[in-house]
Amino acid sequence: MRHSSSILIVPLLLLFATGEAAAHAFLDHAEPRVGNKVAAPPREVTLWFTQKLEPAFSTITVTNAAGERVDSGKARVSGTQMSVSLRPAGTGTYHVNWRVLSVDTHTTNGNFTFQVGQ
Ligand SMILES: [Cu+2]
Repeated sequence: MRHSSSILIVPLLLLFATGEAAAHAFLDHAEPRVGNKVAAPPREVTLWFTQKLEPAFSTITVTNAAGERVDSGKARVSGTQMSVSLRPAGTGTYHVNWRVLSVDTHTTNGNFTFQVGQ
C-alpha cells in the first residue's frame, strides 16, 4: 500500500516542478553567445528570455576585462528580448549580469561571459 501511494505522488510533484520552471523568465540565448568569442567589441548585447519581461525592473550591466562598466545603462525591453548598447572597450573577457522581472512578477538573475579578440 505504501509503495503504490508514492508512485502516484511522484508524477504530480514532477508536473508541478516543470510548470513552475517554465513560468519564470530564464535566459534562453544571447548575442554575443554565452561563452563565445567574437573578433571585435560588439555594439550591443541582446538577451532572449523564456518569458515576457517587465521593462521597468529589468536591467543588464556589462563590464570589460578591466572591470569597467561599458553598457549605456539603459536596457531596452521588447517582449521576451532585452538589449543594451555598449561603448567600444577593448579586448578580453566581458562579463554580463542580468536581472529581470517577468510578467508573472518573479525576479530572476544570472551572469555569463564572452570573449572579445582574436
Ligand atoms: Cu515565475
